[in-house]
Amino acid sequence: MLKKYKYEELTAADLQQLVLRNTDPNQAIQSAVFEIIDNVRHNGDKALKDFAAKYDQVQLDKLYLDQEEIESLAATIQRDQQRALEIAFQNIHKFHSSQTKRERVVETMPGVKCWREPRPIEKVGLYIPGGSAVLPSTLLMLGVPARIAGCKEIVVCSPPQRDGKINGFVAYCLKLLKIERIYLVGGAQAVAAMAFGTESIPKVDKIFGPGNQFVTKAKSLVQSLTNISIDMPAGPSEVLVIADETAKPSFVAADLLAQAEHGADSQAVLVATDSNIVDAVNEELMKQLEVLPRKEIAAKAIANSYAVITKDLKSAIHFSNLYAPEHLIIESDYWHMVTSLILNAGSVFLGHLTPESAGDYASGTNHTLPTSGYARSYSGVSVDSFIKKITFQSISEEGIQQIGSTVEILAELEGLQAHINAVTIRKEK
Ligand code: HSO
Ligand code: ZN
Repeated sequence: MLKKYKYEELTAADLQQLVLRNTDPNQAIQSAVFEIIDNVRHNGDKALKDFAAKYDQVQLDKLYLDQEEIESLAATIQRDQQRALEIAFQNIHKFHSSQTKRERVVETMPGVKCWREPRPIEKVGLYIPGGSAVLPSTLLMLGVPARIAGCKEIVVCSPPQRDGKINGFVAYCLKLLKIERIYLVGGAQAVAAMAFGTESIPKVDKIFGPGNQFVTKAKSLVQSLTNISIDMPAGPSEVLVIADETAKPSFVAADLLAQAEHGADSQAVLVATDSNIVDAVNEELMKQLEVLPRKEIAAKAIANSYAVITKDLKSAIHFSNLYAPEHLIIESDYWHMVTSLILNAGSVFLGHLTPESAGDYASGTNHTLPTSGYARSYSGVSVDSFIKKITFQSISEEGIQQIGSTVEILAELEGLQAHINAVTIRKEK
């Protein structure tokens, strides 16, 4: 059962408290993760093998699988499963390919030309979670844009199964992406390995991928300890569903549960324009939850969630902007009247027939998205995440005459004589 709050009755402080999530109040996670990072940094492969024994219950002689092993694992999955992964791959590829538009050369003054060119980040590290659920879809979501961007080296880490291998679906995705090796490392230790490099695992320039609070904390920490960067803090998954009187309670409940089954720390928030809608959804929630294989996990997440009642759709969006959800679903006939009001969200699903599950797997959009309120300032993963844009400029004889005195005056007011000289010497030539 989702507990109810009335938006109009909440103070600003209540609201701040309500939208707060995944804090690490006494820094327990941070200190545990710091220890792991330190161990990997100093003991390399040995630390990784010890962690595999401790957390994945497997003794590893080597920390990776190569092409032949990947091929044979990929061959174990059924034809319809291969087909589904191929269709997802194609849709993700189609959507992300549209993100590579070239920019124009701009002549800011006659003879002064400026432009930007993209270059791939050379070495990227992709983290594929494998805790309570293995997520091959995440490999497609990260691997496809990395390939489109043209990254030279793609390092993939995922925790090993008890048999020291990986799941056949992950193997099949590796094949689709033409990635010939996978490293058998999970958790914060995988992030540390890719950040510092070990005997087996190459150091990368940027680390991508969702994970639990440990993985997310590790990404933030290595970013501050080294010169590498990360995609974004993508922690426990969350959804906010807006429902009005046109919504179908069974659809709304199904969407909330699709989120809740990810993990006990997931959050599924309902924002409804009437209290009766919440009651109807709660009733459906109980019914649908009962028969879910992952009902223990989902029930915990639902207990960690809530419903907010607003007077209309517009106020519902205002609350959503405050929450800044990773996923926003608007189950209303009138969604097109409010989309322009959405300010903060990772990915938005519109209407009654657009479940988040479609975007999680196969519609084409990316499912690696900012959580915990980071949608206020971050975008989800895209081809842009795998490139840098370098600016270029070229000035002609006419250009240096055009821009010269402006630069000289500005350099003078900053008291930088050598800057002035670098222009004057050219103007006078
Ligand atoms: N909802 C997750 C992605 C996912 N769902 C993978 C199923 N598999 C974070 O956007
Ligand atoms: Zn999902």
